[in-house]
Amino acid sequence: MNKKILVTRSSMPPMEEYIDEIRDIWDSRWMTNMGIKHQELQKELKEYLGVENIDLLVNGHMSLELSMQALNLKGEVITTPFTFASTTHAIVRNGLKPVFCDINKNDFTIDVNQIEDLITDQTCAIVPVHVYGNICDVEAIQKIADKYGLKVIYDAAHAFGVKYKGHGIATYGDVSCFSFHATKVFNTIEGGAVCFSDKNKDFGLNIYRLKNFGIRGPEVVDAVGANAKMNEFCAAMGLCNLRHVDAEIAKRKAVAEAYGACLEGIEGIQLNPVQKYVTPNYSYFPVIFHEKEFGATRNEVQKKLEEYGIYTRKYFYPLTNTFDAFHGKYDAGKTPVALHISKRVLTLPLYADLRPEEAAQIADLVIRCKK
Ligand code: T4K
Repeated sequence: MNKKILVTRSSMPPMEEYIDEIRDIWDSRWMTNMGIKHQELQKELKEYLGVENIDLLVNGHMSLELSMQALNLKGEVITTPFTFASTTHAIVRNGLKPVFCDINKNDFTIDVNQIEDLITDQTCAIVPVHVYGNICDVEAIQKIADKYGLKVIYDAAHAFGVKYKGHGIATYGDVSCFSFHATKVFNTIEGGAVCFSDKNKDFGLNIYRLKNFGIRGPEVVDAVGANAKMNEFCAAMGLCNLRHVDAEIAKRKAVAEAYGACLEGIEGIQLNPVQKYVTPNYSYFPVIFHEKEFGATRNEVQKKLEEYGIYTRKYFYPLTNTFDAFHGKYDAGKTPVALHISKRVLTLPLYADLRPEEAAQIADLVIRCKK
């Protein structure tokens, strides 16, 4: 292949559409602090995602971090290490202790059968990750949370638009946090959203003031907040991208199907599962290379593809519980499945503008690595 293909490529609206959308910002001179675009996007996303409440933030990370602060969590939080740095960092930066639960080997989400064993009298919440847009066992998690009085905050960074049994995925748990980063299925350049149910009194008010320095009113600052507001240019990008997102997801589906048609059934290759009752968003295309059966390791496949200008990523390696930042505080041996998968996973390029023929060519190169 003679062009460079990266793991993803941002979706962008036609330039004229964006220029039209931002034109009135020059009239109003209102560029941030919950302006008209922010309010419009919030309203449209509320409807698109089918949620009770939503607040827009500067990125997915601050959505997680401030949600935990808004719930006033203290103590231990059960989560998984097979994720982006953000999930674990949000917990630690809140002064909370992450307790790592293993993942299940089929869809890489939290292994619900192991959660109860990790609960102590210090546990305050579960932070599961809908990794790659794969949906956690939301029903089992809610049962456990109800039994022990725990909050559930989903890291839904990858799960924009995903539905379970016809319901928007952010209708489960206490809170769900989306990322609208440039690399995501739906982007606002940088951005994020906190979706929440009505069951936690004052949560909405708390998140709104925490994203604006803790300011409650002109003369009242009653929380130590951050600055995490989505600005008007980002919201305008969101308004444009939202008009195209269904078409973009359909294109991603065609790419994922092209990969699937070539790679399904190849010995030593494990593909992302099709989950029951789930309407997916095709956000990532992870492949697990079981080297004994495949004959080549994940690293060998990655290197070979690079020779052809194809840049894959090891999402998510290393596990967050092995990060240097934690100086050996956690034991990845306690999450053996996550460790096993993280050493074998490679996410192949997937984005709306990748042509299915290109995906088939990439898959062909992958197959040629087999020994
Ligand atoms: N929770 C989870 C589970 C997450 O995966 C993430 C973010 C978060 C929370 C936090 O959400 P945010 O605070 O980020 O909203 C990327 C993204 O930066 C990050 O948002 C994402 N997860 C993570 C999985 O991927 P990197 O370090 O791999 O990004 P980078 O710059 O290497 O870009 C990857 C590829 O994307 C490039 O090779 C080309 C393409 N790209 C990148 C940029 C920046 C574009 O096409 N356009 C662009 O503007 O982290």
